[in-house]
Amino acid sequence: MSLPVPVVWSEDCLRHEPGGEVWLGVRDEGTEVPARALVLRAALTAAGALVVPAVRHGDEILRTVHDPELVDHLAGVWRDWEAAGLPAGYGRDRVVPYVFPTAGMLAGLPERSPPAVHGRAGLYCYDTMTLVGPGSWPAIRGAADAALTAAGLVCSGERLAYALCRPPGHHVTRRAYGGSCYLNNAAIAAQALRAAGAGQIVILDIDAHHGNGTQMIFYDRADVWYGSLHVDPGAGWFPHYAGYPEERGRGEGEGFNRNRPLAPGAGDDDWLAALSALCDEARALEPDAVVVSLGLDAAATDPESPLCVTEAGYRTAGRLVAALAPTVLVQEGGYDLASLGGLAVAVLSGAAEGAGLRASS
Ligand code: SP5
Ligand code: ZN
Repeated sequence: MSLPVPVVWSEDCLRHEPGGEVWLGVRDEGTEVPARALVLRAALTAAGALVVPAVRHGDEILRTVHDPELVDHLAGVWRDWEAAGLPAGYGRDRVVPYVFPTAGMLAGLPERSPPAVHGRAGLYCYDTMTLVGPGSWPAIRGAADAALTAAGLVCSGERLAYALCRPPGHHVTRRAYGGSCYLNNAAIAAQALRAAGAGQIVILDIDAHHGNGTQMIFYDRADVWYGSLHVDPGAGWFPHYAGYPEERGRGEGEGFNRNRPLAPGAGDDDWLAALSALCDEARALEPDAVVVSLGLDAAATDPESPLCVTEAGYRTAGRLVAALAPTVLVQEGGYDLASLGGLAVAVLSGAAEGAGLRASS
């Protein structure tokens, strides 16, 4: 039995070692660890999926989706941090900002780019949970290349492709990173599909958290519709400031954004009913391609969210989303190492079924 979905992967994705996350002022052991990718790859290979190496792409799509200044910042911030002597002289072994130029702080002053890297760090980052170390940039770049390669496969006729991206991406806005994410891999895949000629794109985000970054990247656009299923930020969950139902898009993008927050504790029935409604709305747009922000953290076993979805729920979700159109699945969150593999196999098996692909024997 073999899972008929190409798994696009870059070894560089293992080089990002966040070294923990600073949550409420204390550095905890991190949840977004390299072992996540190893567990996913092992389970998918054991299920018979073919691993396809990510191909290095140019910067054009990255610099369209993101402010080029964010891309340059991520590419250079560790070098600057080290050159400033922060690891050796101060024991600061990862980039963590401590001042954030919020709208309230600036109160109309122009936003500067401070010369000191420890000041500048807060200009492009909105939380303390998303650390940068020596191997972060090659991994971030590898994840973006995996997303671009998977989008390329779908453009050249594959019905389905899965990008095993790590670090994840859906919390990254045009100009700011956070939420364990650095570049927005799903937005990059969507933009690549557009550049290759797809007219209408649908992004379905089934990570347990709202993909505030993806939402805002496409908030003013009608060519990329964004729909998300997530734990209600109003009930106290990350990203706290976005993911509410009244966020419907703006200008030309008005009506092209849909949030379906769920109460903590929601299980398969509520989750799949909401997903089904999202899919109905997506289907009506007759999309040329679908991008799935595939978080596995809605699972009951996950330590980072209060949603209670089962493996069977994820299988059904895969079937629903992949039936819509040619589909690029992009890995987002999912933190329980013991159940991650089974969840990934379930959702991709469902997707293969939904896409009408047969498992080869
Ligand atoms: C891609 C993705 O799933 N990002 C999730 C980011 C949300 N993280 C918020 C974590 C809140 C604190 N978690 C407590 C564990 C402390 N180590
Ligand atoms: Zn998540």
